[in-house]
Amino acid sequence: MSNRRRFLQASAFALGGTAVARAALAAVPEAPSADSPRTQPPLVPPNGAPYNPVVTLNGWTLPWRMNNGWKEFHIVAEPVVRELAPGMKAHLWGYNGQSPGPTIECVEGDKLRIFVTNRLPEQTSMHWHGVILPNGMDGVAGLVQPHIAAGKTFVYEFTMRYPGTFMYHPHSDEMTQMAMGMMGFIVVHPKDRSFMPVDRDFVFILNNFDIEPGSYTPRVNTMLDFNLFCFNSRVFPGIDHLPVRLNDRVRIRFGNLTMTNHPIHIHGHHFEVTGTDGGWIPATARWPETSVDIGVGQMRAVEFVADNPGDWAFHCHKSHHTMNAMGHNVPTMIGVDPKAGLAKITRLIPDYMSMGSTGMSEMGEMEMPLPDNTLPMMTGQGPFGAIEMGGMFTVIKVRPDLQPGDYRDPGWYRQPAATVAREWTGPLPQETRAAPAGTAGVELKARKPDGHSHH
Ligand SMILES: [Cu+2]
Repeated sequence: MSNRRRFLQASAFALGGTAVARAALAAVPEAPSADSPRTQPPLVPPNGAPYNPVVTLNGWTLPWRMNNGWKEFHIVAEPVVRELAPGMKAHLWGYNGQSPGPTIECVEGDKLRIFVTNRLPEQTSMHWHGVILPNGMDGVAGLVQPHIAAGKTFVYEFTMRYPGTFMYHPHSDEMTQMAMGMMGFIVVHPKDRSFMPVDRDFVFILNNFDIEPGSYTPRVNTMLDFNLFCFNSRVFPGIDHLPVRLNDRVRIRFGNLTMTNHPIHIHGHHFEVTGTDGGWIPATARWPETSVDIGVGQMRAVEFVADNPGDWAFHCHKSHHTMNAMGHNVPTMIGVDPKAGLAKITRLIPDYMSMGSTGMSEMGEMEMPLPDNTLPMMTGQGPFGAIEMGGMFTVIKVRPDLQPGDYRDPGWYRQPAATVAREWTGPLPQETRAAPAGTAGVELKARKPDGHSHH
């Protein structure tokens, strides 16, 4: 079945009609599933209190059914295949066909009944990160509830007391289950629709994997040395772009379930941090930023007015997080003349050709032989050449001619004439500095350990 049809069917399930009438007879609602890693259109709420839905980057929102005043969702924990970017698929664990699982959207005051079915080969549980709820609904297996054994279904019931930005993830064999991709987003919309309204509201989770190039399954005992840094289990150039209309007020919410912090940086705009997983920040307590460092387990909502047309990079500022899987034992060859002693170098360092002698940019252009099922470290083509990125990188596309609610990719920005950096072809001032050629040699010599070093 096509992704589109499956999604429409899932939506119809929430919309009403015979499918719902049948499902309503069942004690447990159907569990819709998605098989596409592409961003799905926002799910306009078919019932319950109205709200302005979010858009999950490379994801979707889980449909629900109403049952005597309860909003009922059905989440299925199961093995999934996730395309990280075209050319690489990962064998992960996730929810309802994807990793991350679908976004749960509801409204402040909603009564939620969430069925969690475990189709994994091991026990699990579900924790509702940041949600204020009764102790026995908190999902910490062993502490406040028994584990959900393989094949079993548990039900969680609680009222969403506060609006905000939250997550769900297992609290059972966490290191394995999170390393395998088990997580999802929760958005609780305010009951009062005039509270902090925005025109576009994007959400995604920062997650990471350690997948050896050429293999499919993440290592689950990795502590820090992950090699794929993702927005919602996608890496550049697989991460969809964020199309926004000129002068839209835009909110982007993200949660960090990697094992390190990420300074998320925007180009062309200033944003304010307006929310955390603890709630909304009063306007008087905000300050302008262009980067927000988001710690492990934290969530942030940032907001800005998209008043600057163009294609604006939006990325983690750790440069090794905007790269795809790479080996770490590759030497730096910058400044080394590749013709001098090439044979010697290749003998000592078989990986030599995987690192450029003038920088790494040539890798973005080179046709490198890669193992099956892996991605170039630096890749992606823009209108002016190779973008030389990977990992946590995408583009916010600000356009005057987008319609409200239109999330289709508008293509690359066409800068107005004479507003693009260009090569200078006029005269240059006379070079006054000493020629670097000789100095470099001296420096190299001076650094060479000779047993008579000065301190
Ligand atoms: Cu990062």
